[in-house]
Amino acid sequence: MSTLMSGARMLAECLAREGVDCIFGYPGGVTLPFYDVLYDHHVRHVLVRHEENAAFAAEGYARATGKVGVCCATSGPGATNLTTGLVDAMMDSIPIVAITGQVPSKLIGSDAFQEADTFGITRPCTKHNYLVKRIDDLAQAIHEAFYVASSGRPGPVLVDITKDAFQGQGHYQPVTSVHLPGYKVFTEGHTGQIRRASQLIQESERPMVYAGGGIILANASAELREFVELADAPTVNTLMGLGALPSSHPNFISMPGMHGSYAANMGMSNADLLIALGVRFDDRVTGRLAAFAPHAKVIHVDIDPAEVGKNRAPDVPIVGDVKRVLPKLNKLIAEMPPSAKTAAARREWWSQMRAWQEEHPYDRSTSDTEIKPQHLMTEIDRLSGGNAIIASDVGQHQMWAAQLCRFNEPRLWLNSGGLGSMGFGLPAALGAQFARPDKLVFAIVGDGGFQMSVPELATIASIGLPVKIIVMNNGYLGMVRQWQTLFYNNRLSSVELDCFPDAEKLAAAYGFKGRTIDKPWELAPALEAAVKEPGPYLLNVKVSPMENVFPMVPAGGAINEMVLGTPEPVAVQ
Ligand SMILES: Cc1ncc(C[n+]2csc(CCOP(=O)(O)OP(=O)(O)O)c2C)c(N)n1
Repeated sequence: MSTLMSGARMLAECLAREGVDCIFGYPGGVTLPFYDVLYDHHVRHVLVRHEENAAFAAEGYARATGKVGVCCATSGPGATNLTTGLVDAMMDSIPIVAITGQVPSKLIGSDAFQEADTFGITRPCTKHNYLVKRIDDLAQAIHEAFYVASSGRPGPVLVDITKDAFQGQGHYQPVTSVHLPGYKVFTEGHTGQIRRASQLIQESERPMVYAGGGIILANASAELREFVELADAPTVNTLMGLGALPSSHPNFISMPGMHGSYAANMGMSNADLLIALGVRFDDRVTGRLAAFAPHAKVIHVDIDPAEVGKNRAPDVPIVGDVKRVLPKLNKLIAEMPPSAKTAAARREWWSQMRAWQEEHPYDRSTSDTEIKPQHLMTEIDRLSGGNAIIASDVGQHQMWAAQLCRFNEPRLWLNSGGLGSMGFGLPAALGAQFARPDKLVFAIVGDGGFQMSVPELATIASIGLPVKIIVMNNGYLGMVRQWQTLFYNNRLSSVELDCFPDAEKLAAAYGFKGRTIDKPWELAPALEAAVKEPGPYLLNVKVSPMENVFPMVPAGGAINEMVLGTPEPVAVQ
């Protein structure tokens, strides 16, 4: 049975039917009819303070839950402000649906007030997008948007709706199933290739599992765990995949790549078989591609056919959902144990891996006089116990957090891996805490990125979200400063952040608690107090300014050519 209603109400009903409980957004002229419906609708709207943060918060919500996150903006500047978040979601394959308002259909193309070609602008930033000019197309577009965003390789979908479509009256016929000719998702994997993969795995003497964000997106952590135990393979989780295999698991080596561990990068470089699961051979992982894993055959499992063979031609390509493919592989390798010779070689491989781990562990050094960034992350990790949600911004703090914090479940580590968008961490933490009120949520941000997200302190305060905002304050755009120090002869150009607000006063201005610390002995008690606080907390931690993140693979280098530390500290002029 269909009911007559306005387009704006139809949108709200469609969202409710999709199970949406929250929209992160910002209103404006053309979305007024929708906001009028939201006035007394049970779908909750969270008023963020900048549209970019609506997209980041929707991503935080989606990354922490696996559900589709929803954001909303008005036409013109509202929609253009969303675009960084859309690209971010695109790069990290995060399922979000963005609703934007558009000028009335008869004004499109007339340079009307707040008109922008949102459809055109967002075409390359989305998995798919729609321009809805007729109310009769609205429900179909919304339900399709949710299906496309969450199926196959997830991603952002935008629906741009004209004001007249919002205002018109139409019949809502709930759409229960979606068929999109030309949009095919291959989930099962090719049986013959899966069999070939299982043989390669059981013949391999130096296997290495290279598991990424695809495992988390597919909710395939349990299947991965079974796989690495059956194959008894050392396993790295990429920056996007941290938590896919628990950090506490004995097979977990750590993160590979530019700031990955010595053992992870040496393992990848010496493996005879790389089992790549839900990864995209990102340049930050591979370093110089031609020199990447030179001795390894490659099995690549990915749901997106475009990723398989994009950067590295696999010996065994498997297009499918890791959640469906891994159980099939598990069954086959369980039936086919490796030979005694291979098993002996594997034991040697494991002792080599353990030796690399012991030779060069991550730096966790502390100082008696100043708070080292590594000390900060170690203390946050102690309080998290591998169970807190940690949303990070972009920069040195992100790399130290990724190295030094444990993640014993998927969906705990939220970061802008592909796009590397500063300003992501705080709004992502907001979205995650909204979705997971039961969880301890840290936002770890630099003093640069924090100042890009300050407006969201108001959102956090107004909802009373108990996010623990930890600013790793080194007085610099630290990661850029590190590159200038190491590769530009220490000519520090426009990287000094010489003005930072008083954290206590800033937090107080928004009605919650804050504090600045700079002594190592203050760190543990200050973090504990922040965690105990029932509401939000802003802790500004002044850390040693010139610390660099190591290991580091210089741009263009092979990943076994890591710089393990600065030979001599370089003095600032
Ligand atoms: C929006 C955006 N602008 C610029 C950059 C380039 N960038 C990468 S890291 C970085 C420095 C970040 O400084 P800060 O937030 O203080 O963190 P830190 O590196 O000191 O931990 C910059 C400018 C970026 N990633 N995103």
